Amino acid sequence: MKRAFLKQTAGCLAGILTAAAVLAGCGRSVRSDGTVPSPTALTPVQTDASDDYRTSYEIFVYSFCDSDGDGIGDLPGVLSKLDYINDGDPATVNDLDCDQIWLMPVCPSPTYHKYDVTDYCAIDPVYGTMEDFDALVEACHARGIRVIVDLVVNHTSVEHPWFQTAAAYLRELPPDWEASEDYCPEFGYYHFSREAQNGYAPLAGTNWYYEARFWEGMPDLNLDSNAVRSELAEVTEFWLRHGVDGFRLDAVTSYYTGDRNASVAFLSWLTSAVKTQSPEATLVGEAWAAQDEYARYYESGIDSLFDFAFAGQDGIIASVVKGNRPAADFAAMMESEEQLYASYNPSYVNAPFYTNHDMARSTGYYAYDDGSRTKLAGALNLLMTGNAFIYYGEEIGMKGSGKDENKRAPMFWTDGGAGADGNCSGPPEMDRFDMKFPSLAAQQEDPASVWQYYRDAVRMRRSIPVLARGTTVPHPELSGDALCVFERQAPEGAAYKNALVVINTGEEPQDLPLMETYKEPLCALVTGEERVTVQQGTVHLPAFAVAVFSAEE
Ligand SMILES: [Ca+2]
Ligand SMILES: [Ca+2]
Ligand SMILES: [Ca+2]
Repeated sequence: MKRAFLKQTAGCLAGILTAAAVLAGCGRSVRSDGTVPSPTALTPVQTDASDDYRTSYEIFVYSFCDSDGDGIGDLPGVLSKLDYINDGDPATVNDLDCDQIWLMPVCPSPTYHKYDVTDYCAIDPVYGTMEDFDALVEACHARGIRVIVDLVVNHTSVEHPWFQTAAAYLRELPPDWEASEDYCPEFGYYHFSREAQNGYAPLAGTNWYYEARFWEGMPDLNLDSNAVRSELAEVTEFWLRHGVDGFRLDAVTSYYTGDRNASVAFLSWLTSAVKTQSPEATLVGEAWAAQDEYARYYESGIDSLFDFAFAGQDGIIASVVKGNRPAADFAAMMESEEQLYASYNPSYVNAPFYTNHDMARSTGYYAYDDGSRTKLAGALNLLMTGNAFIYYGEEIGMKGSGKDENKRAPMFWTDGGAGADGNCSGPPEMDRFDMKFPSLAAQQEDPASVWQYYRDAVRMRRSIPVLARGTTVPHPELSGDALCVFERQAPEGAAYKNALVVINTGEEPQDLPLMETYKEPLCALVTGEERVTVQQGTVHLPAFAVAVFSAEE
């Protein structure tokens, strides 16, 4: 591992004064005026179907695209926007180019968010039909987009027939009789108790209580029950049969509240059950906890866990971009977590994300920002290893904070309100507020928009394979409060090269000596008009700029 860099004083750069000469002499991708091009000219590497190193897009179907004019997003709406997510043609650049989507719950549910399921093997009629789902999966696969669906197995809806059957049984049970699964199997699907307990809700019309950790409308399943486990195995088999490529697992720390070992053991069972059904299926778990805690869930053998430490308004990405932490921390924290996760599961694939449907949207993190910080933070997420997730609407800097409904506002396709170009009405309880940045349609016409930047950042990630697949080697000696320098080193035997990433997180331009090992600039991302340049052995980084260099053979 070569960690020492040499200033450009030797080799083929010796004595060369201009970048034009560099270009001519060494075949590098700088332009004749020394500017490093945007990633637009790069070509995304088409990933094998089994490749877990993805750029994923989280879709709240309810608020994404309405195809039938009822104001609620639906599956045909998602299908109609696939050309936007990824048109399947690497040559075109008017799409976001994501290669995986995560559909938030699509099963029948009494709530708008659908995290309380009443039937695990059907589509909520407001979203469409099973045929619509099949058509969507088929169209995704034809474009190289994998599909994962939300699997909410900690709890059901209180309206699920399992719970309704158990509740009816208990209501009819004479008060002095023992309740038994022998008479009502569904009684054993949940945790019922005659005692009031922490996390339990009273069952109306009885002296019974049931475990419901989130709210009384979501009774927790008894995950010890073999009957429940066999129901859940049928559920995963059902969706795999319908072509899904994996599952996003909701609320895994709540499987057994307060008992991590039991939750990890159940996660291990679920992972094995799914892998037995489909060895290539991928699982990503939501273990919303401190990093040391969620890291332990990799002991289950699960592929991926959402990387909460970097997300949200107090996460590492936002802290670095706000200047509350040194830029160098970004690389140092990636290196340390890669080692931590690998210590529990050597084949883990990180699942970095920046925001999700439970978090305030990121544009609101930065007061008085002209968009530069919104852009750079998006790039930091996409510079992390593994399977990086973008929450729909972040790529156009949508706003939304406060109550949950505001975080799930309609995708802002175009001006004109609900109904225009698939714009949805949004959750009924959502506040009405104006967006900070223009609609997607307007941003696609503006070369300086947040959207164009995100599109370029995705293209960078997808065109330079080591960025998602390598390991991070920080260079603290070159980094500082507003400068972050790290290598991404390819695994042994990989067919792609190492890369060097330099990031300016501050408002002041920075100059850095060009490194002997990484002389070939691949691309740069800038948030304003000034470009990254390479001249006379120096890399010039404008405010908030990112540049990536390739290792020479
Ligand atoms: Ca609709
Ligand atoms: Ca394309
Ligand atoms: Ca539970």
